Amino acid sequence: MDTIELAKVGNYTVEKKYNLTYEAFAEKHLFANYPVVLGDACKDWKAKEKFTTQFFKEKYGDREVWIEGKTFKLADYIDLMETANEDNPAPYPCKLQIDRNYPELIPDVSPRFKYAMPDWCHSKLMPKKFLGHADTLEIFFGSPGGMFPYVHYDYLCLHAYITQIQGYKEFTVIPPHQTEFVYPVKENLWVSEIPNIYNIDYEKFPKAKQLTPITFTVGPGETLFIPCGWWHTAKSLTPTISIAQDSLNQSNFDQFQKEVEMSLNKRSSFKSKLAKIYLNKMIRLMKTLDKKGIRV
Ligand SMILES: O=C(O)CCC(=O)C(=O)O
Ligand SMILES: [Fe+2]
Repeated sequence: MDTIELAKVGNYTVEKKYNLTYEAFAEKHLFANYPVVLGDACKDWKAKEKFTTQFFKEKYGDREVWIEGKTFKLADYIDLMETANEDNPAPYPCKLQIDRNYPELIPDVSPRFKYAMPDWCHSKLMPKKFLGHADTLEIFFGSPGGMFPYVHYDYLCLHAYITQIQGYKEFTVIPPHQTEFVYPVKENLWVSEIPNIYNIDYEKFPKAKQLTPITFTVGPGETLFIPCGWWHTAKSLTPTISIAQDSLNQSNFDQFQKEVEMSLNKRSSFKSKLAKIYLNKMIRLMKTLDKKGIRV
């Protein structure tokens, strides 16, 4: 295994690793809930060569995308993202939902890499209504300076895997235990109230002085694993194409269950209690099936 240090802040180090075994990933990252950049997770994806701006312009240029309240033709957005610069970035994020709207592209981002397995989001035993509007497989396009609009952790405490197909993106991650210092929005506890993490107004957000954001760059062919509950945001340094995937399994199930119950409880405490009963049974069954190597 080869390891390169990308960033060190206080006691936290983010490393880039190649040839990582699943066992080492599970121990040091998945179950330890610790981020890592996987240098070669997507090595077998066709998307690495196929997903160019040219490809999307030719094949999907007429499709409409909705960004920051405005509609663009994908071809026009791509022109914009390739000519925009840091001082005047193209709106962000420009996202395509692969699962829902571009299922023919799934083979290009397959096989799902071993580090993102098992994934219970798509299990037959997972009621769709628990996942709500969680999008678990997306393509992102961005221009230099294009900044994700808020610091957040992924909806329902899913783990995130973000793979750079083209260009360089700078990520900032913040450990889950610093939640108090990011000022979560009351109605959306996974979103931070701080509008710009790169330039914090400490008079308004004094506790943010205690944050230790960790910033590093992810390049083509590399995948950032952001474990559940880690706050994060991103900024493109060049024109970028990325693939974002989410996952759920034993390692984040407790946190997921809490989030589902909390979200249902807002509408009905009865539904939330039923969900608790169902998910308690589900985790027991999934653990048994996992041990036997059975995927449902
Ligand atoms: O690549 C990015 O802009 C970050 C995307 C992200 O964190 C998300 O969609 O949850
Ligand atoms: Fe995210």
